[in-house]
Amino acid sequence: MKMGNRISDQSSIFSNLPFWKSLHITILGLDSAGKTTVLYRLQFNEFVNTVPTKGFNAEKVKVALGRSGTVTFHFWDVGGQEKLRPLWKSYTRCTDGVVFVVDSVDAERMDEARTELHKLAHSMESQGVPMLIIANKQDLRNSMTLAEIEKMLALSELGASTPWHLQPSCAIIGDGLLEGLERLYDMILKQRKKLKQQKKK
Ligand code: G3D
Ligand code: MG
Repeated sequence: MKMGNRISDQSSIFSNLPFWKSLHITILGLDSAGKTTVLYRLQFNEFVNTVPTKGFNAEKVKVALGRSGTVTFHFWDVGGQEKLRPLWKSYTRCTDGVVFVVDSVDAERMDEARTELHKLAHSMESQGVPMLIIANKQDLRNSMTLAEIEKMLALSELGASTPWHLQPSCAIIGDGLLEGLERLYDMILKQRKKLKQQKKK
């Protein structure tokens, strides 16, 4: 997949757009899964050397999605180290969507990732926040397959109120990221429509 120059820097004109053109997304996952790489790959369209995130990174990125036109994403990349995870809740309280990044090679910590993912989904259940789960590092030879990851993360056990999509990716190159974002965007719009209809009843 080519990312080309479909992604460009933020522009202040876009800060007053209606919600469907301007979304808040929280990027979560265990430390070293590739969260910051995902964020900066989208932001700069180039590989940057990352350092473990101490506080958080926040970036506004304008992305041209195929069918949906240009959407401004406000990304919050919260650190994944254990001591930072209690902070996740405060970021997901008013997020439009979550990107949960998983290291496809790290079989040892897949259980831990599953636990955190389900905890997170549970805490957001009432809001029905859609989740894009990124199976990252698919470029590595010993990466687990999508089917294996889906099973290890017990995605089928996620409640009906949490729409999700599992997306393979290689964040250092950018493979899969736009496709994933597009799916997340679709899920967010669908969820909004559903909530609106429920309110009418
Ligand atoms: P985090 O923000 O989730 O903690 P980082 O993770 O983005 O800091 O990435 C952790 C390490 O994984 C980095 O390597 C980064 O280059 C690497 N990485 C991220 N995405 C990919 C990928 O798709 N493929 C491969 N092979 N590596 C990836 P270092 O060596 O700096 O720790
Ligand atoms: Mg980081």
